[in-house]
Amino acid sequence: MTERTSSPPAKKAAVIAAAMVVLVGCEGEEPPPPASTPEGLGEVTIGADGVQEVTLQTQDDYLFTPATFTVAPGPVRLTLVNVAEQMTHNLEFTDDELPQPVDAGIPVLAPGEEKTIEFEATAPGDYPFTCTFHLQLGQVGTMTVSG
Ligand SMILES: [Cu+2]
Repeated sequence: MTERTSSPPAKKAAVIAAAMVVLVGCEGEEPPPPASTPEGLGEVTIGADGVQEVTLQTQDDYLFTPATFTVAPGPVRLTLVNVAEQMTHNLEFTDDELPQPVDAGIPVLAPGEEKTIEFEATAPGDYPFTCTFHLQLGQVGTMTVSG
């Protein structure tokens, strides 16, 4: 009694061909780095609910980007994005210099965080704001409400 094992015919060619499907041509698929600069900084747009919106940025320095912007009288939705890797910032309106009180602020914004506040600004004029952590280093800005 003789046993014999024989290999089945190799199907290597097909296997290799399948493994060699090459994935190319996928352009623009690199995700942006986290906390990248938002689009349209300082540009005032109108949200779906009719509220005007604006985005500012802070980073590893003592600046608001941009430091000034202008809105129409009415409700404002302000977003601050902190793209810094190291620095914590905040945004507080300078109470005693405002045409009217603003009942909103961002007390703390850690690196990589963003926060949005909403408030009403109907009185025309300049509304100074600061990062209270870096006020001595000149981190100030101004929101203007047009007349
Ligand atoms: Cu700051």
